[in-house]
Amino acid sequence: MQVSSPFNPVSPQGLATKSLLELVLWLGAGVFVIVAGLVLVAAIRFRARPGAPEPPQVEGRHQWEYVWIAGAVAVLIAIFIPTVAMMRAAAPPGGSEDPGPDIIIIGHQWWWEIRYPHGGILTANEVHLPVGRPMVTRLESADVIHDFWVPQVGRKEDLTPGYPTTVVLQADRPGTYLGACVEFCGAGHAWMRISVIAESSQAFDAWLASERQPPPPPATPEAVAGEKLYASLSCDHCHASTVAVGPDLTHIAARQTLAAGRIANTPDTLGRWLADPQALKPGVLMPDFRLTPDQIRDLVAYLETRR
Ligand code: HEC
Ligand SMILES: [Cu+2]
Repeated sequence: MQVSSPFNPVSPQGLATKSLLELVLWLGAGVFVIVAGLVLVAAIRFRARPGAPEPPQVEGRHQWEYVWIAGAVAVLIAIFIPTVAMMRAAAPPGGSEDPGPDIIIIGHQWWWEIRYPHGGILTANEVHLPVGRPMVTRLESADVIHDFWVPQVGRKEDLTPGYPTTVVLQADRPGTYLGACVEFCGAGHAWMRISVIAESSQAFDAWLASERQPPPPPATPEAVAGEKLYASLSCDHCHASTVAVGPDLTHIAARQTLAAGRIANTPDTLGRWLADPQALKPGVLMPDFRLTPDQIRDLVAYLETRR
């Protein structure tokens, strides 16, 4: 796993963000050195000495005011021009024939719904990208303001209810890039992680194809019992694609993590999640069903068939 930092970008959009960030940091450092240096010089050179008379009281110097203003304006211009260039580099390509977004990411308290509208695919918390291909991505919110940021992949962007925005997601190197919601959105905010999985074109197409397939029917007695239990406990009141109060579970076993990056996805952790979701993610909007160990075993067996 690579360090998730904007200084280690894997896309042209990320590179543009990094250049701008470095410029602003260097300019800020320069301003700091000048201001702190002048304060230090003044404090030492004009310090009160024993017996010295009160120095002349100067109230402002107009010539120097002009220099300050010109300096501040120059710094702002030096930031403004590359900012506009960076925004253009990170913006989706305009065009009259808009095929719609490749990906739609919808923030929920506290997980990410992910849709691939052209392929009719619905998943959660893990965005798959084909290496090197810019993917136009629409960001929406289902409830409160969230903020999407995967630092190596590109700029951060708010998800504001009622105001969808569009960004381009791209990764030129295969790998898994970590991100998170970076706008406080309630109790579960710290565990609202997201990852971008960049893979070869073939691997991406294979993933799309397997997500499009319905999972195989449960075969073992436990898995069959689990399927019945899943229906009788009305899990799909929240998890069905039409409701999306919780993540779609059609291919849950194919995902690497549970509960928006809270924990690796294994049969064991899946059982722990079902036994007590609150223990793993305090505040989570999934109730504790007070399931017996047998019920948990059956539900896990059933959910593990869904890949
Ligand atoms: C009241 C709504 C609700 C009901 C009912 C519900 N869940 Fe959930 N479930 C959620 C929410 C919300 C999450 C997402 C939690 C998060 O990451 O913040 C979730 C997450 C999960 C996850 C982890 C999915 C992932 O991709 O991270 C599993 C597995 C799960 N639920 C299984 C079940 C099962 C099995 C049932 C039925 C026994 C059930 N849920 C009933 C709301 C619900
Ligand atoms: Cu948040």
